[in-house]
Amino acid sequence: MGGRRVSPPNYFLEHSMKVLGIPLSPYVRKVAVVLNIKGIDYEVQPVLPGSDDPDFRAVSPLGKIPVLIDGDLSIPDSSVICEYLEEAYPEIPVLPRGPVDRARARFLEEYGDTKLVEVTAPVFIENFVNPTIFKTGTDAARVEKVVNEALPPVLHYLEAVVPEADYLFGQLCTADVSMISGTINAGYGGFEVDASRWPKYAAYQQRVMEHPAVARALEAERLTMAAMQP
Ligand SMILES: N[C@@H](CCC(=O)N[C@@H](CS)C(=O)NCC(=O)O)C(=O)O
Repeated sequence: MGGRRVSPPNYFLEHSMKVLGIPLSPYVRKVAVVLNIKGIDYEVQPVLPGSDDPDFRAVSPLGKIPVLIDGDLSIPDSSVICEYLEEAYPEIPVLPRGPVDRARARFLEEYGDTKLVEVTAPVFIENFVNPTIFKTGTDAARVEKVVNEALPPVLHYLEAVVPEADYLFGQLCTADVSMISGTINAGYGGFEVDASRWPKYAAYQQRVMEHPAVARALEAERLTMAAMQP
């Protein structure tokens, strides 16, 4: 079997907390922000989405990033990771109190992680990933269709649910990160939320991005992007 290691995956060799993935992923971002809020030390260990590295596959059965390594424990999936961190390190919470707000927060997190990422991904992929990472062309027609047709109904919904001031539930929660992550990635592809059509959401996005825990994660992304430039 060639050079396949029989020793345990090297991810476990050091006992500090690790996030496997790349900082530009919306899901890695969510985990990084939660770790930042909770004041937990970690390092992001670069693994590309879909990597077939056997050590990575051993801890990520779906081949997706992120995976959290905490001592000899490995946890895939950003939502599962954030729930684990909330339960294991509850001192600074990232979920609101009470079952009603918690249910609402979990749905908004899910909406951001699925619907918002789905409609914004083509802008990020065509305008950023393809030219910067794969050095291929951009399908401008695909981007235009997404921006004109798929994105506006999602932004209308977000405009209706985000608050005028503050965050969704007072203190910054996991859901706040998910509510803006797709548009951050689309922003890397040149998209800007039209503040004349969606003023509440544009202001909310800015506010969340300026929170120190989010700003720290975005700075790591800026450094990652700078390293990708020729
Ligand atoms: N539900 C997962 C989604 C993770 C996900 O889709 N990650 C992408 C990168 S942003 C990935 O690894 N894709 C690789 C693949 O689907 O093969 C989570 O929240 O962690």
